[in-house]
Amino acid sequence: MDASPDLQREVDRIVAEMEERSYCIIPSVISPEKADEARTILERLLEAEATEVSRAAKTQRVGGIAVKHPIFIELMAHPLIVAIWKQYLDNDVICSTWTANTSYPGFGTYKWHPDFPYQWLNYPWPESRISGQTIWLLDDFSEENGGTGILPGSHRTGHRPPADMIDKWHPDGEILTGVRGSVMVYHGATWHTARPNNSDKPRSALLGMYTRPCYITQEDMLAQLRFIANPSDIVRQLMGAKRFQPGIVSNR
Ligand SMILES: O=C(O)CCC(=O)C(=O)O
Ligand SMILES: [Fe+2]
Repeated sequence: MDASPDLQREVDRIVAEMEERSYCIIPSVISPEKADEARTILERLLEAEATEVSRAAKTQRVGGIAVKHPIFIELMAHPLIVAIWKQYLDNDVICSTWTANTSYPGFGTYKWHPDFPYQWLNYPWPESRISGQTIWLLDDFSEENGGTGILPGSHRTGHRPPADMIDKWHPDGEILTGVRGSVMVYHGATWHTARPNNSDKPRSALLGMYTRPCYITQEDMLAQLRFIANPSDIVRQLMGAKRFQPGIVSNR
């Protein structure tokens, strides 16, 4: 990694905490004003894309955000976040999925789960690092509005959460709280759960999964790259332009 000594020290600290506790909260990666700017842009997309289903579910996902506004490309390729995943995964890291998730007042929960691609992996899960998730807080997260629930150390279990725990709160669970503009990073195998929004306002986050380029991505990022004018080198890398593309071995 080509980083200044200060950035390198910060990245080492974050990676060590993630390795030990599954996750790390990094306060105020961007200012509240910048988070407000991103949330205001997201609010326009939420309004334009809302459906009967999203209204009834009280949760709404906005996909393809990289092509919907440049601010989302900027955050996907934020230097600190890229440095963390380069260190944690490898320099050839790519982005697997980059979406927004909003829970509205009255939203319930999701069950405890690991993120993609762990639900597809045979047991025991490989110990090598496959993926890492990034949650950008676009609102202040609290226990009341449904800060994400996380089970520290769960990335070391090597398996999915057992069926008898997935819809109950775990006594060792911790709740992601923080001011907007903060970011939580976690090992992709970490057990976590979306929590009820008992406040009277929506709660929005951006979710960016990063992975090694030898794994299939959750979304087709390369298809989205085609719609981005003048992408930087790191944006091209993150969106898969440099990854190995399978071909046919010629018989020569
Ligand atoms: O929004 C959250 O709190 C978590 C969402 C989540 O876990 C997911 O979308 O996989
Ligand atoms: Fe998740």
